Amino acid sequence: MLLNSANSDSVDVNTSTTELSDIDEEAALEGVSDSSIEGMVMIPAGEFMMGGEGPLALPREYPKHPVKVDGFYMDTHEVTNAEFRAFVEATGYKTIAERPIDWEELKKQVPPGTPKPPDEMLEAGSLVFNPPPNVTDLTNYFQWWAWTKKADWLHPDGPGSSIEGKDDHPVVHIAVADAKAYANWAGKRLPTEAEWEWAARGGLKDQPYPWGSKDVNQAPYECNFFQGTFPTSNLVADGYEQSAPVGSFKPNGYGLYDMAGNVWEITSDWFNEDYYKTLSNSEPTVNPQGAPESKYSGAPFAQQTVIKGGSFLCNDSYCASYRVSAKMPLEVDAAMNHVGFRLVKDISPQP
Ligand SMILES: [Ca+2]
Ligand SMILES: [Ca+2]
Repeated sequence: MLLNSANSDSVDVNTSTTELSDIDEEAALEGVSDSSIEGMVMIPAGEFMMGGEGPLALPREYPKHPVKVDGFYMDTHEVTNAEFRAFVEATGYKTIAERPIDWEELKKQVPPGTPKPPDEMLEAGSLVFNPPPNVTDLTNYFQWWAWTKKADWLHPDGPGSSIEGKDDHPVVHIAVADAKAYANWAGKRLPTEAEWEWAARGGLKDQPYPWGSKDVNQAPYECNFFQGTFPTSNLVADGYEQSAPVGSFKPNGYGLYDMAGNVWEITSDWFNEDYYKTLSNSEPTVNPQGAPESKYSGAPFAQQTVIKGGSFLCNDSYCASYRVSAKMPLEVDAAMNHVGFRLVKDISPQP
């Protein structure tokens, strides 16, 4: 079944020609104008076991559970700086990282009674990777994430940096609201985590990586990640210290690039460390939309979204999130210089 009748409201449909009967890929493609799925591939419907693959999987990735998803279109690559610029030029949109912080919103995300920070702490900014020379405790990520004023998608490393010459790199410092705003403009939507993970698997069964089971550390490299000792010594053996132009590494079986590494990708699901425990382990959950609310013991007051795929900062010694089942929480208002997104679009039924 290629058609998703539950979600027909977001697609521009050319209704004139296609017969509903005998639907196939070609017919489904006629359901949307050519330009609206430019740069996307069709991901087939299917059923799979979602969750923890391989010895590096974390408790949050369990239990594995059966999931069924309808087919959909997905961007072949992460949204690029050039694509995001077109959106900003068309709409005048300002990203979350470019706006001063709203204390009324922020205080909902921190323990009750937290005093208001001084005004200069509420100026626009974002989180930039900036490790000290030595790190002994890998559990405290505040050591290498620096709140940086005026860091945003146009200035990924903060003031003085730019995206000149990086039109084909993934846009970064994107918060959830930014990705949704772009999606509305583009007539697309964020993928659910299940859609994202199903697509990342690229047609393979029970494999830890989009390319199968080959060790990520074995050259030639399959993705842009962090070689060396995280976070202090990046050997850059894969050629990219930070983001790479999208599509610099081989695609997976569905023709999707950078589903492992390069930049993290925002999904539409709340991050809830107990969500998989609430799902059936025998009957497939159909098109799961994620938990009804966020739950993350590491930051109990913050609303957290699932991000997938890892980034240029992932390494086996730390999060190893280039695995298809890996997931991390991202605070909804947070932006970082290794988080971006890609979008999906429903395959619309014919009226
Ligand atoms: Ca790299
Ligand atoms: Ca990615």
